[in-house]
Amino acid sequence: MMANTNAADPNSWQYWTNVHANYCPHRTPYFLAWHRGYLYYLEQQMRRVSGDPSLTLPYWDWYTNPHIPSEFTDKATGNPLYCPRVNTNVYGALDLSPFSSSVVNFQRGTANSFEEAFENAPHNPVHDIIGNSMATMQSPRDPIFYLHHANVDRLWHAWALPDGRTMPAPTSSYWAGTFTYAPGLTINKEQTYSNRSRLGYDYANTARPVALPPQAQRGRIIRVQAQIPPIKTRPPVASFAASPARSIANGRRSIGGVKAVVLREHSVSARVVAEASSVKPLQDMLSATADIYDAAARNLPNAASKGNGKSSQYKSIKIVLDDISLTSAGAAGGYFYNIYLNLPDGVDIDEVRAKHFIGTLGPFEVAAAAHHGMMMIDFPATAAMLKTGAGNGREYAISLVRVDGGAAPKGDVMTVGELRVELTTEAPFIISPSAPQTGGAY
Ligand SMILES: [Cu+2]
Repeated sequence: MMANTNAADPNSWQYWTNVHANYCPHRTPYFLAWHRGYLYYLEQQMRRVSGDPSLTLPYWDWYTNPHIPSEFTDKATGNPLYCPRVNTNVYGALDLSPFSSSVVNFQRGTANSFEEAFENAPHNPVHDIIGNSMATMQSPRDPIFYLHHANVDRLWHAWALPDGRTMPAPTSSYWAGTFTYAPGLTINKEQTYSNRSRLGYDYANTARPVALPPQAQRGRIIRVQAQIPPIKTRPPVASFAASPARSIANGRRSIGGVKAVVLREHSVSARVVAEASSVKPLQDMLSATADIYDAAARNLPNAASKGNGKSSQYKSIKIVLDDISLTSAGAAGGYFYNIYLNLPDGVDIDEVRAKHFIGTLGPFEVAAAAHHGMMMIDFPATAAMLKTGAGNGREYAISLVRVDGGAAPKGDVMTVGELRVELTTEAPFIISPSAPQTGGAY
């Protein structure tokens, strides 16, 4: 397939790379389901091309072995599985938090969403740390992409067992419609509800991960995030110039921000002072949202009726990174940042992650956002505001904590034109998560 250079031919490797570059959803609903159908069709194509109807895509279980399998790193001439990478070891990307007991909902947009948490980490950082093609939307050029995503698919299956957990039932309107991979190549969304009952394949190991590999532990029983050594200090606040509070668009107001944030190999915090007039609308929004969040976080029915009698001009708060540009070293990857809101000082960040974590930022996240038409990434922050109580004050510390692979660039990697805090009229949580499935159809 790699020898075939006609990208219009489904028998070529580039054809399937273009499928990803043209159609993949990231940071939007159906991230997991779209990629499941993608793997399914690639495997079918490989069976046709090879003439082997039992050919099976393997998975790479980075929780067990964070080193890329040696078949993919062997530089022997003509090895089609080899390509240059910044790192071949991803222990810095590993994170067990999507499997914590609080992650009870499936859908993106619900409180404690598995899909959202798992895409953020470890999925994105694996792309970032490996780097090169893997840090771009052309990531399937690197054959390790498919083994990474087969593992992502396996871990979704493991999370959802035994009954689909809180995924929308197959009859839900959530599964109406189709995914497109290429002109004439589509799948009914409902087919991607379960690999086992819909697509007829299964995994040898369907256990949820419970521990990180030894390289990522270093003397601790279970590290939540594989940073070595534990970071116990909030990164220093840099003196970025303030950007003015203002209306950004209809229903979006920046209540404060900073300009020209240059990211390098060091972790950094930005101090944002919100405009005084934001205090009341922010308080109104948080008080109208608190019990909706509590109900949604526990996947309770009738969450929509919560928040009765409270109204607010805005519905959610976001941390927005706008006008992002990568340097060439930054675009190649080998690193990423964990973003946190109001980290306390002097504690192990891993211990307080669940409360303060906002999302991950690296070249892959930037490439995915740029691909969807903007150099802007917005991170939902309503849940973190509620959990940390940050909304009680007007000063926010937004920390970008750098995590490096064994090889990582020094110096400037990324510039963020503006980092700001926005009140928006967009709903923060899906108010009525679809009813959990209860049958054995999964
Ligand atoms: Cu991916």
